[in-house]
Amino acid sequence: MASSISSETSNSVKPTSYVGFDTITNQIEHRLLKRGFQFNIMVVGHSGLGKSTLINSLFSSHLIDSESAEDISQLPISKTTEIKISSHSLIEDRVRLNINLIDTPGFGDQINNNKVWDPIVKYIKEQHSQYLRKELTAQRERIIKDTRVHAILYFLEPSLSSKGKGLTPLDVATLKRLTEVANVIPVIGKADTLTIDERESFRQLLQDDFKKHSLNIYPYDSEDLTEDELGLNSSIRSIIPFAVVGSEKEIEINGELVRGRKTRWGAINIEDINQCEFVYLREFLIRTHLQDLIETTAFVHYEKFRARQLIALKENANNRASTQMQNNPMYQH
Ligand SMILES: Nc1nc2c(ncn2[C@@H]2O[C@H](COP(=O)(O)OP(=O)(O)O)[C@@H](O)[C@H]2O)c(=O)[nH]1
Ligand SMILES: [Mg+2]
Repeated sequence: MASSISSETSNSVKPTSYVGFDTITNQIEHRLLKRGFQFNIMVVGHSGLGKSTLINSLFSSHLIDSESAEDISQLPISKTTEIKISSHSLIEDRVRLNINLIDTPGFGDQINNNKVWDPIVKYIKEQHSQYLRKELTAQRERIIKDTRVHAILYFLEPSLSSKGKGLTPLDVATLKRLTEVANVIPVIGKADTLTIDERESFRQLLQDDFKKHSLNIYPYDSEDLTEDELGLNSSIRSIIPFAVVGSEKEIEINGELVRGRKTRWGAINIEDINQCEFVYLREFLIRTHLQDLIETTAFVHYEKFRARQLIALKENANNRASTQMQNNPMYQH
């Protein structure tokens, strides 16, 4: 650290009068605010684990507050049979956040449960490929519309720890494929069906399985993170998979209207951090890791795709050139 400061001071020049480039941060902020941010989030997992419900709960209370959004919580949730995208815009202070919620069909809904990840991986790669095509056109757009998937919430079945089961072979195979192409955040769906103790032992079991199968679960540590950021990541990692509960309805608890589920045994307020980790998940996605999810998608996942495609293009071109040379009588002895 000390060496970098001393080298800076030895090479830097202090202007004798005010130049004004210290306003660059305001200029950047102004531009970013004008443009807004795009965040694309996808849910994946077995059918019936509450994926559609959760993705609609994630921002619904905020969407209702925003002017133009329709109250999606009032729409009935039907079984998802194809990849479905809904777009929303949230405005907070002066910041606009455009969100695409990407809902996918549950495993088990298809006739063939083999390679359930195929349509999902294909969708993710298609978005990368579209982005690359736009980047490579001669008249590049200044701002390319970003449809790349920035986060995948992978739903795990809330199975009782007494069964002693963690990840199923299907989970492992799917997680392997998905973590290669996107930021994957596992969650335990319908966590209200487990007691707090059961959630903890199930989580432990799952965390051990992530390690055992060397699954590259988001968030990733990298050299350019500060001590604080590394600390935050490790505390996040200790509660992954988040045990979440979703609800498409508002219920009344103690005279207050809250987003929750009511059963014969009682009511659960999904926004209460003592009852489930829904709020932690939302804070993690939006408050602490939004920019990192977007950047990691661009600089890690998309970059890997881009490099591969460009190398393949070059090899194709070289092969074509060499066959042309072989066929050209000028080059034949
Ligand atoms: N107990 C409980 N039920 C839920 C939860 N989330 C959704 N459900 C219910 O489970 C059923 C399937 O939910 P859905 O969101 O369609 O699951 P998907 O197939 O994964 O999209 C519906 O009847 C929901 O009301 C939850 O967190 N806890
Ligand atoms: Mg669904």
